[in-house]
Amino acid sequence: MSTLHPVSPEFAARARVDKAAYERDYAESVRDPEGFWRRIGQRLDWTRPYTKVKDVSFDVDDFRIRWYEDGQLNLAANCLDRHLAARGDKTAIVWEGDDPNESRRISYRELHAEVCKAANLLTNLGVKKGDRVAIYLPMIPEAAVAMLACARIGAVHTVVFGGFSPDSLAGRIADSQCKLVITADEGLRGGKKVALKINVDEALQRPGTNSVETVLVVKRTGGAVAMQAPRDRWWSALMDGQKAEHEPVAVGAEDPLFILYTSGSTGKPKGVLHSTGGYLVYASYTHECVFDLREDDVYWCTADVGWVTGHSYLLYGPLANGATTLMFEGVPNYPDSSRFWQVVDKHQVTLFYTAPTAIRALMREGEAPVKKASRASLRLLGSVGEPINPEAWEWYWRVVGDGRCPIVDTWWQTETGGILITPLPGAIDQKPGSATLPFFGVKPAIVDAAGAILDGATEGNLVITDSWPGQMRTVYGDHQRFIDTYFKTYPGMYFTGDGARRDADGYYWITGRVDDVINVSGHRLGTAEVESALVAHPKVAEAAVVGCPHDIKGQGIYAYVTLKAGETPSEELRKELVAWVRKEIGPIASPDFLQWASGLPKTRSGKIMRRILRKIAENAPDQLGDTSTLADPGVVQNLVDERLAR
Ligand code: 6R9
Repeated sequence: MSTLHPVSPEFAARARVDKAAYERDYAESVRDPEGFWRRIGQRLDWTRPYTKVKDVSFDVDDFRIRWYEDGQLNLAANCLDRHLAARGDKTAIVWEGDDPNESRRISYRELHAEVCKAANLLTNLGVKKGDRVAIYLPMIPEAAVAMLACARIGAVHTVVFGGFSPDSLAGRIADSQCKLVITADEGLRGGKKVALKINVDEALQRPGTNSVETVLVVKRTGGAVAMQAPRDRWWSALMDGQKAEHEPVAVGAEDPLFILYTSGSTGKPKGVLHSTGGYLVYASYTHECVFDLREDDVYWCTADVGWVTGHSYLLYGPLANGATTLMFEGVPNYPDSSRFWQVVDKHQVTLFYTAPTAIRALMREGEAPVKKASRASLRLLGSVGEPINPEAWEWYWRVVGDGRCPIVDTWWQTETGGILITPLPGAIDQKPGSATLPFFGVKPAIVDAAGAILDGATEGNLVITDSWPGQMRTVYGDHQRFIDTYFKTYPGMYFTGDGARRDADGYYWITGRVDDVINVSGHRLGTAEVESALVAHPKVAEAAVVGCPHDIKGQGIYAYVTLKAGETPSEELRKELVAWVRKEIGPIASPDFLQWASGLPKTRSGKIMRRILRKIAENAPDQLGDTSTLADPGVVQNLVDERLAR
């Protein structure tokens, strides 16, 4: 058992939430969710106040999730306009470029003006409330402006991570039938250029994407790109002519705010849809409590806007709270592995939120790059995206935080919109590797395979038994898939897809996904997605993909590939297949290991037994378990014998 890190007395003395407040408010929040969230909802400006707070049923035959249903508001007005009087000159966004000599500060007043211009621009291009807009941008201020401008006019954005391939982008555009795409000529990360506009051009040649009428192109690098008239337009040329005033469109609390595609255990990525009111209440409230936010904080979340963390905790939560949020275009090891800490010093960052994979990668470089920077401004550290191993936790605490900064290990998902299980820094003692206790209003439980709720110290599948305002509302275009995926496995409960252990203190320890989703460097991938990319190659007959332990990435991608008759395995083909998957999905999906398989272990009904493949990939052939149900047990021995020496 690892060391307990108690709440520091100095931190507790001035914390927003202390132990007594956590216990009292948590008890209230689950006893009377209606009353609790009625009160918390007041933190936003509503153009029409809500009278109803919660209307939820997880019963699959009578299903609904509605929060603040009759309220109306505008998200951008809550993130910008309402701060102008008191915080107009306060920095909203500190932008740090890929190049360490490039940075900018954008005040609330400036950001407001840009967002108004962009809202007018989108309106002039015919984008209306409810229309979908794809955003495929690098980490530049225009990404924030574009997202907020969509919210301002009630359009629904779907941000696609700049590392996704043309095919992945096309799939998302086609699924949500976007009218407009906002992109850049090229992105810049770690000194390397990313061909964003070329990818958009390719994506828009794919079937199903002709809903797109306009492509707005932000000039980032000035690299040559082909502009196709009348479809492609330069962002800056059009922005120049727009008025810097715009009346925000009032939207219903339950109206959609964004769609974000995320991997599940089956099929194509799902369009997770979040609505406006409950989402913003939840993102802003969790952001304030979990990070113990103060007016003078400089807050830095290293996530890309292409992921949910970039939505809730880079942009919307912080801006709704009037905070200063730092947006970083680059990568942790460019120009060298001291970059994060140089940026912390340069901008006097006080709150820092990153992923375990980054911590592990930096840990490998030793303490010197960290110690080169002072980091004296830091007062709190956060972790998100995957379980943090206690060694990485201790290093983060001791080396990065100099033993002085509490660590909030925040567990949540794209689907949950905001943090559900986390320490509150002034209230909850930390245990390295544990996300600790539920946030206000969150009711986690652990169930066994049959769905029975287990009490006390135990281990099983993590479910949430009641709703919270930030919960996703549907899978875009497929409400039944939403209900089937999350509420059928354990009727009446939201199933997270994660396994968890609860210790004798009631602390939760997330043990990882229990479905066919793998978490590579904090990015979710469905094994089915990688498999279907592999079998799309003309030489591949069959493929099975599993996760395997990986020192830096947390999980790596291990692929077993059976070639078509007549094809011979070779090192060249192996490389070709890895490059193929990279091209089909994006660099994050490149298999780390690819093993040739003359056959795959299947049940007599033809189902691939992944449990066995996982054990082989883990190099634990003595733990294969029962193989008696296999159609051909001989297959397994071959795979063990031929396992890649690593
Ligand atoms: C926010 C985000 C969600 C999955 C989730 C879980 C894993 C996230 C974690 C964590 C352990 C944490 N996860 N945070 N596991 N401890 N603090 O990452 O969303 O990309 O949808 O991934 O990530 O497995 O189910 P998303």
